[in-house]
Amino acid sequence: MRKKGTGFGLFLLAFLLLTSCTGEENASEDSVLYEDEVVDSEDIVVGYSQVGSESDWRTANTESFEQTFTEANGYFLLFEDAQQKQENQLKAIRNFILQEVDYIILDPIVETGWDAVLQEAKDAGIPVILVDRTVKVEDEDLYTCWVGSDFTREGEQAGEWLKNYLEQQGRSEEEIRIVTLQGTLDSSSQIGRTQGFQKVLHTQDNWLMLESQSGDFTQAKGREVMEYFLNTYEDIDVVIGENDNMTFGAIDAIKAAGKTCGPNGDIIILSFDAVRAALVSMKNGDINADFECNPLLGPRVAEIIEQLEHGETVDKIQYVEETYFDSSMDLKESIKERAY
Ligand code: GZL
Ligand code: ZN
Repeated sequence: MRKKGTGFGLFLLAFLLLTSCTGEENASEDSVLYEDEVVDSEDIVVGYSQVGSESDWRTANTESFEQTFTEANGYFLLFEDAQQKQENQLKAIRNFILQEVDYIILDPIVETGWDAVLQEAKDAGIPVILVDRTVKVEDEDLYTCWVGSDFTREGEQAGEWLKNYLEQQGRSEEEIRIVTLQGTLDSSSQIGRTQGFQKVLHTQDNWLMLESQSGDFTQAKGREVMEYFLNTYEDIDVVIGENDNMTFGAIDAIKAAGKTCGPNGDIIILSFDAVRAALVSMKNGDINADFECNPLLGPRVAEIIEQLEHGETVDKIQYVEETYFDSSMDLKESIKERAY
């Protein structure tokens, strides 16, 4: 907390008076109460506004921050799960500003609608670090930096993989009928993956994108949308799932319809995230290829805060390393050592 602002300072004073008369033994003069937890006054207080808990990827991402921003590491983490609603993130950020946190970390569910609240954080002198998804704002100075994945690259990689795969299968002349389960519309991951894949789609005149619909990155919605696709289109050759949980839902729907998928099935399945459960599904023959999106961003953000604490400038845009997996690979090792 080390903020010497009035709001928090008063809070500190009130707390000390309170504890001195009640003689609470565990508060010393350099500790303060934060949401009824005693916080060491030297701790760096971080407010993290998380999208929600919609997917395996999201769970791993949350765990990465909870395991990094611990008291033992010199932090106090205020964590808010927005249940996939932007208004909850706006409320959380304003709450962090009121509490005079030292840093705000934001994973913005969608790219737009952040200018006002980020200006309030800037006016309060609180640096904002964007993680995973990003924002579209008038003034890029409204946030210190962004760290995450190159979603467009992920989408392009999926397109290139499919092109090579179809060539190997001798299907480069055949009409290829594709459907896409998109992520949360206007989220950077959805925009990037869709645009990246489209770059390759537009070079293949025998590929036909029948329809794209959002499954909001959840398994339930992914299944629903896939059922609609199966009822609407006689012959589907490829399903693009913009995250693994929607892909799991799509696979359930495909099997329920009496069809098969994966390298030995009727329908080719491409997915994103490459969480452990998806690699197991690939090993079981249901997924052809999966393009990794690394959720373990906690340590990267701690490094950035460390640099900022020492007055260093940090790169505005910081990509994380990622790879991909496909059914031709030996997945045993990857599944065993997978951190998420
Ligand atoms: C991607 C992240 C997406 C994941 C989904 O970085 O924003 O959100 O791909 C998650 O699993 O819901
Ligand atoms: Zn401490």
